[in-house]
Amino acid sequence: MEINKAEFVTSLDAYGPFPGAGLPQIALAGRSNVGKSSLLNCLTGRKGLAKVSGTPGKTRMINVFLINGTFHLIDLPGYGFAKVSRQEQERWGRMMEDYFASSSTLRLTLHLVDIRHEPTKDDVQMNRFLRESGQPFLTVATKLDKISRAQRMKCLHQIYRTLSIQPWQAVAVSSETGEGKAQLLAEMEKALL
Ligand SMILES: Nc1nc2c(ncn2[C@@H]2O[C@H](COP(=O)(O)OP(=O)(O)OP(=O)(O)O)[C@@H](O)[C@H]2O)c(=O)[nH]1
Ligand SMILES: [Mg+2]
Repeated sequence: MEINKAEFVTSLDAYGPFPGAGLPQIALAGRSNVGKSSLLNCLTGRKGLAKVSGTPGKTRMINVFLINGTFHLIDLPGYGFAKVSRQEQERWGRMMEDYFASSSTLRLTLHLVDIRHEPTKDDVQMNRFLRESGQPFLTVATKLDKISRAQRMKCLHQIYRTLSIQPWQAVAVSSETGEGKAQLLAEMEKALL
């Protein structure tokens, strides 16, 4: 699959109806700062499409993008950002539960984790949430360019082990270099068939 058209549709502070809803969806979930917005820009080849920030917690809304006029990419707000209030955390939890309960056309969730670190408690919890909700998901190890080739297998194995996933349930990508992008797009295409 190639992405040749990407348009911002809307930002939602609670999941609900939006123009054009009903098409298949692929969602991006992961810790704040893990690289969700960067990946979206990399996949679509549009640098400024989703706001990237050095400050975690930038994306507090559910951002919807229309891709190739045929499916929606859903950039979900990040979790695990220590500096948010309990109230803000609860709001996040409700938003996610609502989203997964009501997005009947969701085909795949890309669960992003940072390749450099052992998945956090929050990552493990997100993984469990996806399993328990019965949603198809793919673990995407981000920031591949930040580790050496020699470290790759070790880092990936730590992710497989901590999340109890099989190697075929994960891909590694770099939004910086585009490495892994073709493999990820192929997985997305399969999910949309
Ligand atoms: N080197 C490198 N840096 C990356 C990569 N992906 C993201 N980053 C950097 O990581 C930081 C966070 O990226 P974002 O894409 O804004 O992360 P996010 O997951 O959307 O964060 P929130 O919106 O806060 O949830 C930015 O400084 C990016 O430039 C990558 O593949 N390689
Ligand atoms: Mg973001």
